[in-house]
Amino acid sequence: MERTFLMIKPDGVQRNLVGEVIKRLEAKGFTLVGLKMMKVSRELAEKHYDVHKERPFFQGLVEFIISAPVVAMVWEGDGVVASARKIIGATNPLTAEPGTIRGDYGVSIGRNLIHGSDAIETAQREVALWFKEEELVSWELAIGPWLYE
Ligand code: IDP
Ligand code: MG
Repeated sequence: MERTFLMIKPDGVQRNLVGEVIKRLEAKGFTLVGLKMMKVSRELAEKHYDVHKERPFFQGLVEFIISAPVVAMVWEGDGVVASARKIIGATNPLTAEPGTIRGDYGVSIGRNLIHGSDAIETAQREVALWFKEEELVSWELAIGPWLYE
């Protein structure tokens, strides 16, 4: 089953939006298989955002991610990588559609509340970077037949 890595960033945690984010993914029908609150180390933040290391916002982004706790999660389901990106919305909250997390709750690109893996290969890399295998829980939703044909 497909998995993706989502992280509620420090702004999402400080704004008490943890429950709101989890609610939206649960209601959609995805399955939570990994969850932890943590203060991120500089090393992990730099590895996670490695693709952006030449960008002007990289240092500020790393400082922000390590500034306060985040909630790291792994979600599972058919098509979850692309679907979670849609639920999250565009990178800039001002252009993100209403109905998306960023579109509903954000106003600034540097405070866009949540990270989501952008492709299946990225998701595999990020899940492995943030979670040990034994931290992930494989379980079956009892309502599975009511979600999947
Ligand atoms: P994504 O989070 O929608 O995948 P990316 O382009 O991968 O967006 O950028 C990673 C993160 O870097 C964004 O979520 C945002 O927090 C931050 N970021 C991206 N572009 C800018 C910018 O122009 N200024 C400040 N921060 C930015
Ligand atoms: Mg990205």
